[in-house]
Amino acid sequence: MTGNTTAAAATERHAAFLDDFATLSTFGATERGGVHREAATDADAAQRAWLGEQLAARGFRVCFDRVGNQFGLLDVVPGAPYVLVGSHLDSQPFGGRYDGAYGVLAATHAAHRLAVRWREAGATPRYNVGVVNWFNEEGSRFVPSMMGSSVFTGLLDADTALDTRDLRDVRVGDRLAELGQLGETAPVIDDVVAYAEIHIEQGRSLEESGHTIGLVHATWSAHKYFLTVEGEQSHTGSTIMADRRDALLGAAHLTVLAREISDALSTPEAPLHTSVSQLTVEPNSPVTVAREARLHLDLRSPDEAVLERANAMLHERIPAIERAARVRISVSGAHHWGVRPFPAAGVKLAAGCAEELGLSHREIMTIAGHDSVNMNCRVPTVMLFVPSVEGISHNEGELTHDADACAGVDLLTEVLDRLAAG
Ligand code: HGY
Ligand code: MN
Ligand code: MN
Ligand code: MN
Repeated sequence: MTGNTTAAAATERHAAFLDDFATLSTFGATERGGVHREAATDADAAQRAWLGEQLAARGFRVCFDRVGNQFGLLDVVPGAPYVLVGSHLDSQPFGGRYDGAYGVLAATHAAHRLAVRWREAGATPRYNVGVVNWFNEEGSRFVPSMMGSSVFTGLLDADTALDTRDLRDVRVGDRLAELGQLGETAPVIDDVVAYAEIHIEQGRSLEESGHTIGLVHATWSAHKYFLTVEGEQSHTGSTIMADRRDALLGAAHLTVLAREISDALSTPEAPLHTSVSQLTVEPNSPVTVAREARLHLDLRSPDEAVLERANAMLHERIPAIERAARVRISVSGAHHWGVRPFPAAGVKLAAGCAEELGLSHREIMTIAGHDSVNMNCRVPTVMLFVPSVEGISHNEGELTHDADACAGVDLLTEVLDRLAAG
């Protein structure tokens, strides 16, 4: 382990990180301690501008790519490819201040610590290092989630992403252009040899087992659908019950069905997590039976066969709901990724660094999706977790203890050092 490891220097580095994290948490801050800074909102634009200043002040070349992914590049080896390290700054509505943002700031501090270490030691890594803030990981305003890294890895067409619109009909490309956050001078996937990301667990496994670090060895699979229920507008008072074609009634049945599918198929060995969590209703008027309801259904499991059975059960049960509410229901895919392992060599590398730092650690799967899920399809990827207090996330009460957050930055620094050395 190289670098100045005196306790005083470590304390100073941790204080600097926590200070910056406190500043970052002011962007889109809510009264209950969370953040409200969805992709391409003014709050997101402000935090991205702040990150750009932080990166530039540390000697990084700041740029954007064609879908608004933001990069801070450290070109210490002219012409060499990059090891990217990062996460996302955008949040869920009224979300937590750690989800994504912790990883972007940890990447910034880790990369900067290495720049100083290499300069002081007169050392030159084999690869350059780049910090990345992925555009629209959350997918709360513009679906699908993990949008920026999906385009970067070729899993989503750039024009499809740029043409995506939110519920107020705002187009991604127009909004990013308005913010001055579209560019072409950024790296592309062929310039990248490895990727690392640190993130809060967003579950309670690490807290329950008492480990500081999670070494993510694989992802659960996710199947996300849009369900559209078509009914017919009518008067909620004067229309007789037999004549109603009630889209909201159909949506209510589907919402209960999501839970029934989990109850029917989930097992301790292969849990199935399900939720309908977004509902739009037209015309959404008190005295008019709904003509249309649109739901977002999220199914997750570590077992693809369970998800196939869940999909089959969903389609089997739809006709009965259509008859009960006299509606028509259609299902379209919103997003899907499969169970996928991360490279064992990366898990082993991170475990060795955690040992050297004296950090308790264990292997874990990720249930939440991350940009690393996309990057793992293209380059060797290392994904690390720090504990979430009570597993709370996508909630203003989201919390990770300072000691765990700082330990994560220390670990990310050493992992990044190894990856950049090649
Ligand atoms: O879907 C996911 O888990 C990601 O957080 N967007
Ligand atoms: Mn996240
Ligand atoms: Mn999230
Ligand atoms: Mn996520």
